[in-house]
This record gives sequence, structure tokens and C-alpha cells, in this order.
Amino acid sequence: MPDSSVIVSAAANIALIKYWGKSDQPGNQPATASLSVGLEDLRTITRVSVSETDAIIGELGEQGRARLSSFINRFREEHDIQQALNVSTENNFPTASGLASSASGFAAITLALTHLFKPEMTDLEKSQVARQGSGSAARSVYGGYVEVVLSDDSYAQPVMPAEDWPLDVLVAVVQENSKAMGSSEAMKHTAATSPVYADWIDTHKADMDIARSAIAERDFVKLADISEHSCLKMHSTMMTSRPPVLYWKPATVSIIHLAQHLRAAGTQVFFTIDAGAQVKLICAPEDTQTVVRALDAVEGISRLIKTRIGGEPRISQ
Ligand code: 2P0
Repeated sequence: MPDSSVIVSAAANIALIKYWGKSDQPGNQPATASLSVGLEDLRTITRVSVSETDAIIGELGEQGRARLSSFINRFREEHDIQQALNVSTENNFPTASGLASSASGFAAITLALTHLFKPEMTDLEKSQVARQGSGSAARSVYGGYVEVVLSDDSYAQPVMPAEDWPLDVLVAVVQENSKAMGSSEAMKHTAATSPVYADWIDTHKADMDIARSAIAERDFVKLADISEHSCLKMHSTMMTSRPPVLYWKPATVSIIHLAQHLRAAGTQVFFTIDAGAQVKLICAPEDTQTVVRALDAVEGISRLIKTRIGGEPRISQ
């Protein structure tokens, strides 16, 4: 007898080599590969039960609810599933603030639906399902270091387990309210109007190769350089869009300077920033306290979330 109820905890992830832009193929196909790390303590917990009527419970907002509902309906149609579903979902971190809630959210619902109705699916196939909800969600099907591979049906695969290179992650929250423009819309706008977007696409493969070798070699400085480059290059496509998309706040820039200053002095830290103002700092664990102390002097940080690379999904009844 198949399970009629499941609880999934899936983690957010942050890209070190960014996904920014979609191909013109259907199915939410990315235009670039990407490479990310899972965040152990930033999670979406989603419970799905077979029920009498459909329901979605959670603080999703109108748009989020509609997006989740159409994802569930498409999955049911594709797999000829007739049952009504009760879905409840919550994040343990602020949503819509550049902390990738769509990644953990769509990974969690994908893992729940496939557990209940398509348990024979491989992780690769699950990542393809999750990608259709949100490009970054493909990566949250796994924990640790993960990459998205471009293909006719792009998928994610593990690069290395977290424990093979344990690093800490600090999330400096500098803006608590929702960002001005969502990622999907901003990507489209960037691709249509930025004069440097073509270069972004052309240089992506080389960036992926460098990041993969930095991880294989556990070369912190090499990973730091390529990650910061990918981040700034992505944001340069946004800033050169017309009208520009500028997510950063003054504190975002202060933290960039701080990370560069610290690394020049030998502290193992680098920054990355997604489609929002928050700065994520990746640190070697022996240097995390130095970074935390240095951040004390930066004005405009409303909170600091400390976690580590990890984020293996958890499934329970
Ligand atoms: C990433 N971001 O690689 C990049 C970096 C934000 C900046 O993936 O349109 O919510 O749902 O596929 O996954 C955020 O975009 O976009 C994102 P959709 P998603 O993490």
C-alpha cells in the first residue's frame, strides 16, 4: 500500500556560479549551467497528504500560491493522478528576500509528490521535475556541492558531498522586505536589454570549469575568485539593463569591501549575492568567528544567519 502522507524538508541553496537567464525552450530551461552549495539550516518543510479536497496552507502570497498550485496540477496531469491533495508548507527563513525560497519550496513539493506517486523516479529525474517549478530548485534535490548540467531537459547532479569540504555560510540580511522585481521577470528583462548579456552566456562554461576544479582541489582562493567574479558579472548584466535592476543596498557594498579586505589579509572568506540585497559569506570554519566579529562594525545588517554547507533533503512520514 503506497504512503498517503509525507513530510519533506528541503534546503535552500546558493549558487557560486550563477544561473541567470532562460533558453527559449519550454519547461523553464536555463540558458546557463550553475553550481551551488546547499544551506543546511535554511529549509522549507512541506507536508502532502491525500485528501478529500485540494488545499494549500502556508504563507505563500497570492502569486506563490498560484505558482505552487499550477505546478501540482501539471504534475498530476502528466502522471494521471486523480487524488485531491492537502499541502502545507513553511519556511524557517524570510521569503522573497533573495534567500532562494523557491529553490527549497519547489524541491520540497517535488520530493513529496514523487515520494507519494512516482517513487521509482531517479534523483536526476526529480531534479528535472523541480526545475520546471524553479530553475534553482533542481539543485535543492541534493545537498552539498551541486551543479546543473545543460541539456534538452536540464538536470542537476551532485559534485561533491558537503563533508568532503566543510565550509560555513553566513547570511547577512540587510533588507527584510520583499525585493522589487522577482527573478524570472528580472532575467527576462536582463536578457532583452543588457548589452553585456551575450558575454555572460559566452563565458559561463569556462567559469563552471574553473569552479569545478577549485572544488576538486579544495582551493579556497580559486573558488573565491571565480565565485565573486560570477556574482559580479551576473549583477553587471542586471545593472546594465534598461531600466537598470539594482538590488543592492549600501550595506551590500560595505560587506563586499569587507570580504575583499579580509581575504587580502589572509582570512578565508568570499561573498556572493543573489537576486536581492543580502550577502552570503562563505568561510573556512577556522575563520568564521573573525568574519562575524568584523561584520559587527558594518551598519545596516538586521540579522546574521549562520549555517554550513549541507542541506541533504529529509523525508519522513
Ligand atoms: C541562482 N538565482 O543560480 C540564481 C542567482 C538568483 C540569482 O536561480 O525563474 O527562482 O524560478 O527559474 O530559480 C533565482 O531564480 O528562477 C536564481 P526561476 P529562480 O541561484
